[in-house]
Amino acid sequence: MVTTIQSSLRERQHILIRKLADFIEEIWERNLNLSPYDIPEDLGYVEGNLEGEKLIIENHCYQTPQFRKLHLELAQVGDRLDILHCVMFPRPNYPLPIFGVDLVGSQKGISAAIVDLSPVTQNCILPKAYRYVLANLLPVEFSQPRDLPPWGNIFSKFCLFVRPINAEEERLFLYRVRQFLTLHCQMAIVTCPVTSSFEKTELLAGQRYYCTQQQQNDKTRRVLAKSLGQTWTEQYMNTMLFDAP
Ligand code: 18B
Repeated sequence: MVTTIQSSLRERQHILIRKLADFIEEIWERNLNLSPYDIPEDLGYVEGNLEGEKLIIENHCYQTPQFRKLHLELAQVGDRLDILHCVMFPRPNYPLPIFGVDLVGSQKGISAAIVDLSPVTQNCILPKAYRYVLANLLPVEFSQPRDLPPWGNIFSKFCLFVRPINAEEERLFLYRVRQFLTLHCQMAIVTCPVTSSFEKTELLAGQRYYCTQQQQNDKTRRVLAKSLGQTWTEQYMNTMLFDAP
């Protein structure tokens, strides 16, 4: 029953969101050793319509030896807003950045498309192997780059944040996400865990800071709170979207 509802949400969403969701799962399945992840009770599929407009959320989560949580979330607000949210949280003993992507779109088009591999070490730079590959990707040009908000100091210099204006730019964005995600999965499976408690503490602090900053996104908060209330939203942002270990 729930499966039927879940697959129909994706089918009703903006084509870019549907394509992105499909290939994120495909790349995860192809490259990583996925196990089930226990989604907190009642949060797999959520519906709310406090102020009249219905919000539907579906969550897909996995874990792997390298990642404590792979989170893909699809959401729809009435028939006006489609959202894809995806974050890959490494286990705190793996010196890996955090992959994150957010797509916000409507019938008028995608207003926000952002993807990054965000560093979590104290020096705020990505591991050398990542920097090498990312710096050598063919440059992509978008006609409407967007400015990051102040809390966006967590993102790397390779972060891409744009409003794609046509199908070609949407395709380019997808292509970039595919490159980031493939690189990340390939790096993850050859990365060794750290052993010193000093390094683990640093990685943990980095993940906590990432979550603290993301929790300041009032645009996300507003959309959720309108349909599901403020208390529920705070709890959801702290436990499901950006839970620090
Ligand atoms: N986000 N986004 O994930 N957010 O979750 N998102 C918006 O056109 C939701 C992440 C990011 O300009 C907007 O302005 C909801 C991750 C940035 O101040 C809306 C959910 C990243 C901005 C939403 C969700 C991330 C942004 C406004 C839960 C990055 C710009 C759209 C399903 C890796 C913020 C617009 C600004 C914007 C909503 C980034 C409506 C509800 C993982 C930087």
